[in-house]
Amino acid sequence: MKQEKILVTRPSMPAFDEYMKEVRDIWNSRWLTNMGEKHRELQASLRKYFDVDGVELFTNGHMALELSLQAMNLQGEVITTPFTFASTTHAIVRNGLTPVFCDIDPTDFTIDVTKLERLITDRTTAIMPVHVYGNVCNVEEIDRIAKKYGLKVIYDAAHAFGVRYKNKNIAAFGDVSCFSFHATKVFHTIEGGAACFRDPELGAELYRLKNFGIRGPECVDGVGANAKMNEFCAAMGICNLRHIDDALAKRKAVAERYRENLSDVDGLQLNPVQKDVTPNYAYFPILINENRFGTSRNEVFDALAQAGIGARKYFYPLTNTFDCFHGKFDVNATPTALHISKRVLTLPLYEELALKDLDRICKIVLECRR
Ligand code: T4K
Repeated sequence: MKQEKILVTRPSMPAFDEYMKEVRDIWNSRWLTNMGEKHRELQASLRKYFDVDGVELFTNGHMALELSLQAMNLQGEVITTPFTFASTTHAIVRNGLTPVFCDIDPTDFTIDVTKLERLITDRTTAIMPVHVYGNVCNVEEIDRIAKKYGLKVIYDAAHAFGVRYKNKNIAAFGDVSCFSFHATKVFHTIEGGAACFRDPELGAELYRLKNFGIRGPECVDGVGANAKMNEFCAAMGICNLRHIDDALAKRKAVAERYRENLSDVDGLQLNPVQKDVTPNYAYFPILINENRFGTSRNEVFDALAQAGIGARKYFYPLTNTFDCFHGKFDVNATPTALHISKRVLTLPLYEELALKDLDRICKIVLECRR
């Protein structure tokens, strides 16, 4: 019997009728975009969920990042990590800023705070750390360093929806925390994103920049973009937010089964269980140490692909090696990130992943052992 393909993720969907009920309102109102009722409702619900002073919604997580940097009117250098999706680095470069790459921690893959301070120069204006896979950065140390040098902190929290640290929502850290609500994320609005902030002036600037820089009917005093979330996307968010606790619980069960199957295997390193963190089980990355496992990451990737299983090399290649940067950055400045990017494989994880399929995935991985 032909097995169905299993991809790295599969979007969560509300019941069709539940979404249609929201769509019906949009149909009747003929208000489709430009901060309509659904937009306002989702914004208010998320402000509560994140427990932050301000939330601005965007077309996607990337525009939340890019416009947050623009709103802060930064110059010079921004310290970040290369073990991330293209978006993080591109948001910096597209603002005319220079990314300075800091290495990552070998256990949780977030910015290595022991290597951060030495990268600060008189041109440094901000730090953009990534809560990669939903793993929490060392927020206390980052805060200490940022305060000491007067730097802004913009968290790329694209993966971290629902994560809590010391019982506080992760959105509360930094000057801004930017989330992705892409279809592949724990919580999604089809495409979408949000920036969470405390400073109301920054919020006003974000609002203006996502709406072309328009301040009033006859005043355009900023060069903004068009990054408004439309009503259909906001409606999807309203539905998905109702079911977020259930979604997280289902993901937890899937992640726990992976742990049962793959813990204590020589040559496999799993994503860490972090102290004081309530995780969101966004991704299930494994690190494959070829010397001990006997097989390389690429061979395991191929074996899974042959069985119709779409694991992904999140995140390979490193952003500081991208062709578009023409060798501008020295990849040897981030040796741990380089090492990990060559060994990491992200296994399928989504709410409805059947445990029998998950067991089959693990069996294929374990059969690769030599
Ligand atoms: N910062 C970080 C750290 C990020 O990871 C991201 C995005 C961003 C910023 C920017 O946020 P957004 O602007 O995207 O909101 C995917 C996502 O498109 C991207 O949002 C995400 N990170 C990245 C890690 O993953 P791809 O190129 O891997 O997408 P794709 O099309 O290969 O989809 C992955 C899998 O999902 C496919 O195997 C099939 C499945 N899928 C995908 C879509 C779109 C579905 O089943 N249904 C779908 O509708 O980037």
